[in-house]
Amino acid sequence: MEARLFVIPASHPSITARLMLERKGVAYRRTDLLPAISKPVLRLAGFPGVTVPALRIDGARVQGSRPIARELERRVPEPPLFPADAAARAAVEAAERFGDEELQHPVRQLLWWGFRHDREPMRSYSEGARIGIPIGLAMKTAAPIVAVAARLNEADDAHARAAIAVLPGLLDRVDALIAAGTIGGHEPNAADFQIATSIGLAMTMADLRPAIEHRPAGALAARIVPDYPGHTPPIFPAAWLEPLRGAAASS
Ligand SMILES: N[C@@H](CCC(=O)N[C@@H](CS)C(=O)NCC(=O)O)C(=O)O
Repeated sequence: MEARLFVIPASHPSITARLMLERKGVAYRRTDLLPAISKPVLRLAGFPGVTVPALRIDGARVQGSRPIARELERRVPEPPLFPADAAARAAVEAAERFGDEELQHPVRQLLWWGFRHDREPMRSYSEGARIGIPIGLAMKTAAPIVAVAARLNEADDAHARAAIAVLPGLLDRVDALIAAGTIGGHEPNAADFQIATSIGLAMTMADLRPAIEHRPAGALAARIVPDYPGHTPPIFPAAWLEPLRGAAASS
């Protein structure tokens, strides 16, 4: 099997795809892309869309963390990413959809809001990446990339503040999925890989970590993605973090 995965370093759905390839034992080569510049590169590589993760596998092109999960399951059934039982599979698919459609984006917006205000932490998210130019040089020239990515992701003050405000509710839902046994079991499934990476990325942000790390959601991320790259020191205004105080206390 010949596989190449296109990623943006530290992108949470990219790490989801990496973990699933590794779980399936599929050897793959990785192409690291810079945000924003990734879009034309993916088009040139023949992908229909402009987001990572994007997987070329034996000539086929599959884009998006959820389609990649299904393609891997089809080609390499063991170990399974989805339960065989229909009801259990539906629950895992619903959890996976929640992770993709509701959890991923607020975390992404918070990261880009942080980079907009201080680009220095970006370097820690790119450790080990091979982007074709030295990381130091990439960081010096990153301002336009950050500006474009922040705009595309609507990482402005209003959205970032709203993203923090919804975080406690999202964490409650992750904890409930763990309590129900949909995720967090002995054998990780597609929803574990989908959800744990968003939680892992959120925990790289010093302002968010205390509200997460002691919860079941935090323990899940620590188990599934223990070495999530990157660190953002405290950066959000204190008033924005008010909703998280309850989240930390209720855990
Ligand atoms: N929900 C999609 C999200 C894909 C996505 O938005 N990926 C981001 C990186 S996390 C991306 O490619 N952004 C393009 C850019 O930053 O230029 C999935 O799970 O595959």
